[in-house]
Amino acid sequence: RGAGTVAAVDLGATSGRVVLGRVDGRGAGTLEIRQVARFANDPVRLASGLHWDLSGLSRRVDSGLAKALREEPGVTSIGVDSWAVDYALLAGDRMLCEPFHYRDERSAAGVEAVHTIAPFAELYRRNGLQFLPFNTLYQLAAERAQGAQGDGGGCLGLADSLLLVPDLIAFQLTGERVAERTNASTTGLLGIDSREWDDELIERLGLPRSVFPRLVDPGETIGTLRGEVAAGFGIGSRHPLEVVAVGSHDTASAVVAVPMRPESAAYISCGTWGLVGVELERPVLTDAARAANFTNEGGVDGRVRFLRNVMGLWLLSESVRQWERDGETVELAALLAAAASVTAPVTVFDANDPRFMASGDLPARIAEWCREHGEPAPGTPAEFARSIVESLARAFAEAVVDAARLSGTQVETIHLVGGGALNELLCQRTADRAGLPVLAGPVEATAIGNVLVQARAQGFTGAGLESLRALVATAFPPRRYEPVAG
Ligand code: LFR
Repeated sequence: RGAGTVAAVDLGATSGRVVLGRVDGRGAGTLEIRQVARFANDPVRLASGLHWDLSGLSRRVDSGLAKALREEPGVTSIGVDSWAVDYALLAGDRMLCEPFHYRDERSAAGVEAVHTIAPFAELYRRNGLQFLPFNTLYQLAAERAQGAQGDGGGCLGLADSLLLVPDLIAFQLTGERVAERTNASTTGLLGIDSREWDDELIERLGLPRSVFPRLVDPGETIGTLRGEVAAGFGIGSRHPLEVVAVGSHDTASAVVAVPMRPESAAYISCGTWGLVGVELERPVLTDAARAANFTNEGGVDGRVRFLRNVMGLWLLSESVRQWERDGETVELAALLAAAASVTAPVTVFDANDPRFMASGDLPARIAEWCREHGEPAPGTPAEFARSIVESLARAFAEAVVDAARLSGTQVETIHLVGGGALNELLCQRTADRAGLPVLAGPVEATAIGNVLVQARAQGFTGAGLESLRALVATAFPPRRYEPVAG
């Protein structure tokens, strides 16, 4: 064991950050993190659809890392995580198009195309994934269909490699092309048993097998910083800095930093999405799990993230964006305080209704849902916020019950990590609706999980996830919310 400092790049769908993490695994152990850069991640609408501004993001990552290395020249490695499923296509070293955003509507056509070739029940047996219309395989099928029509979606035909977002950043830093396994598990093209690319499925879908790079596991070294990148960071002559694979799917990193006992706990990783489930040793591929739309994503150390995607704080942030477009100024803390003091009952809607997935006027869509179901629609922003929080809390509680039932886990506590842990009303109402205590925090679970997997690879900590989680529990004692009846 030892001590040292690593840098974590954590890109969320709403914002990105570069964080320094200092880990001392000796004795009782300590863990400290410090954010050195934070930047917005604003999607861009182009003629071809909704995209990420990946070029802009990678510039911000570079300047964040340069700052981190100026402030802490002793950094021993860098790790990168981001949201899942989205990818860049490259010809040689060149990115062919700005990557599509998973909320772009094109994937609907891809779903049909894929299910004609491989029905969902077969896919579930092969890849273990819940149905999400934007999973990479559907996006690729849509891309392939567009390319065949020659309407600008033809990047796939020109590409010689496909890199998921964190792997793209790692490539820009090191020149190495890899696919980190936890994130690759969200493509739908990784075998649930083999944990290798599903060559047969790739071929049946008419996708070019050669674009998929070699798989690596969290903890493996991806490569060292390219000379010109190191020079740009002002560390030219120093010992070559390593880029280490972490759980590059942000949810995989977040789950590492949940200070839980997996045999008796559920987790909610609550940011833009609410990922609700349990950690297992083996996948659950039953008809019941498929019908309940539970996913078996790859976790760090070969664990399984058995969970359901629940619409998360997106419902709130996209509503706030709409009110701002309408000329209102909305301050989140004040809005939540006002929501907490709403006393009249509000409508609890189905947070997972697919109509809430695309960007746009969410308050209008919530009101439309209420009208269709003969329920009163909220009126003021405070009532909307209360209705959103109640609806999320109910969807979270239901997913916890389902995860426990489907996996046979005796859930005694719910850990809620990510930005949602700051939302006291959401934590309390989740506890109330689940009838279980909610342990909230850490807020920066994703960056912490990224830091810890690097620290372990550098030999600073013990080997098991348990020892990593013990460090989290000491450094970031969770806040406890007891359920209140009613
Ligand atoms: C959370 C997340 C979810 C994934 C969604 C889209 O940030 O990574 O796990 O389903 O974003 O990639």
